[in-house]
Amino acid sequence: MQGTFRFSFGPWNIHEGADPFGPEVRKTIEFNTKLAAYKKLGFDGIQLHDDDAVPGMDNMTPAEIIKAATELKKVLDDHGLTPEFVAPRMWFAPQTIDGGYTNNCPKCREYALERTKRTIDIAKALGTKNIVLWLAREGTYIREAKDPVVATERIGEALQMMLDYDKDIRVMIESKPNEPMDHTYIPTIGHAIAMGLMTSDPSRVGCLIETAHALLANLSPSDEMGFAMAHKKLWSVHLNDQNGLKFDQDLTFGAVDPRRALNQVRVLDQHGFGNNGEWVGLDVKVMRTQKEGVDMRHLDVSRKVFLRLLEISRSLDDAKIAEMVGTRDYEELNYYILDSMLK
Ligand code: XLS
Ligand code: MG
Repeated sequence: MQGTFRFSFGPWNIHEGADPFGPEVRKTIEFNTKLAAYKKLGFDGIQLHDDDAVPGMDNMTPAEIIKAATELKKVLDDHGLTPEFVAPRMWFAPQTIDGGYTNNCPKCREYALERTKRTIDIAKALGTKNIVLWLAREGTYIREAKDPVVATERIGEALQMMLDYDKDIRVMIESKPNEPMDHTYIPTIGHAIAMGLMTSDPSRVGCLIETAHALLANLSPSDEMGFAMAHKKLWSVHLNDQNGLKFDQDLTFGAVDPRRALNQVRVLDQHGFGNNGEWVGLDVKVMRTQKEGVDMRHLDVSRKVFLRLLEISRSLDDAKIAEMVGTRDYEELNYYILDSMLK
């Protein structure tokens, strides 16, 4: 069963180029200008943080937030864009310095839960049932700071709260082992899937796999995808690339290791990813060195690389591969794959 591929990205994927060592190097591109670029780049889906959708939401009432999100829905419709998911940005506010759901301060945890309810309100107003949880600060810099049992239970309770708050939503956990924290509590996709078991409805808890996050855990992204697909839990992906174990680079898809990228495309395609409406998200960041005016190329290139790799994957002769697997001639298979990629 082949996959069906539609592409999405988030407004954060086009940015001003600031890094921890230097300021912004490009002018801000207005949100509406970004929206207008999606279709031209070949993308039909938009991913949003709650405050991408409703800026300033922490100073607004729930009714005001819903009104603003309803207005945004019309704008997205005008651009022909489908909102793929909404994610609470739980790593910016002063209340989330030490995490959201796992914060040691009860008032801060309360903030995290309330903020998450608003995220769900926004998703409902925009017409998507998908909530992504990238658990950025749910972890520690030193192990003694939090009790890992209590922290895990608190994440489970937050998930339960979300499922109870709105019976239609489903939650996709985006695991990542580190950064900004030294260690996070949901480092891999196995952990993410296990979290669903702490709720009364595991069928509404799935995952989003990001290439770079799997690599930061020193795992194979395509195997992580396979594991999640075998559990029927791969509901979205964030494809990008990563050059070894360092900070999360969000490089152009396939830029470091095209074969590793091929294997991600291949597992998605061979197991019908997208046939139930899943999107291919490209969570790629503009290089700081990129000049104004050409700072969306990484999205265009990532999508094109995906489609080129899809062509290569589909051109492979399955019978030939089965034969080489049958005779256990993996070196010949190695050459067959490399030769197909180098043509
Ligand atoms: C981080 C993520 C993040 C989520 C949504 O890698 O891309 O932005 O997808 O919170
Ligand atoms: Mg991501």
